[in-house]
Amino acid sequence: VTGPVLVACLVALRAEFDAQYPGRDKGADGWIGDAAHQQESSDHNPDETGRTPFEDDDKINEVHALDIDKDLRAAGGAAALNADVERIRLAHQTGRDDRLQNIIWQGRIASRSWGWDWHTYTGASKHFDHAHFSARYVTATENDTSPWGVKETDVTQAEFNAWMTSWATSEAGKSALASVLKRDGIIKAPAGATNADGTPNEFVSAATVLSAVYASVTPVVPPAA
Ligand SMILES: [Ca+2]
Ligand SMILES: [Ca+2]
Ligand SMILES: [Ca+2]
Ligand SMILES: [Zn+2]
Repeated sequence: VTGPVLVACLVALRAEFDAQYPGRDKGADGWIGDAAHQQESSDHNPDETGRTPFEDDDKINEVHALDIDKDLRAAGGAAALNADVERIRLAHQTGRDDRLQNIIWQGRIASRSWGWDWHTYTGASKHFDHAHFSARYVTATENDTSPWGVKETDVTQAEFNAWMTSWATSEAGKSALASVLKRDGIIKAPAGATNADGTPNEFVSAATVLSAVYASVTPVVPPAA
């Protein structure tokens, strides 16, 4: 018996988290079980030498579980990992992936045993500091390292608002917003409006409208200081 090794599909999953979230906190990461795990049946135990919920038909001493720390980013809480967990769970529920046996996350467990809905998890650790992924004990899926779809797309509303606010006041943001205001094709033009070359101009820029408004009103002269 060689090893122990983490099954290849979960090595690939961990590599995807590493690649998508460089600098992520790995404090609650894990794969091979500690002494406590070895007292009970766990996918974190090496399958040829430890107690596991399933058996396979090879002699490779494999671990079939991976824990990923919730802190994929410094900010944003667990939202990013939650989005990845949901993406992976839904891929299994819709038959696009079949590599996992179960996922445990935030007091819930989803499993291929019952079609991947979330059920309440009654184990001791409620899994709020990490997500647990168990792989199947099937050679073909153990060795399947195709992409899992981990990606940094989930952004909280608060993060988005903060980013947009800082962008809008940056030089790049001001320049981009100014170019939008000057772009033709935003606001319906008055009937008969033309471009400088005489061709019809159905839609004008916000800057054109503002210029026309300014030209049509009598400026209020501020009182002398
Ligand atoms: Ca094995
Ligand atoms: Ca952490
Ligand atoms: Ca195996
Ligand atoms: Zn675990």
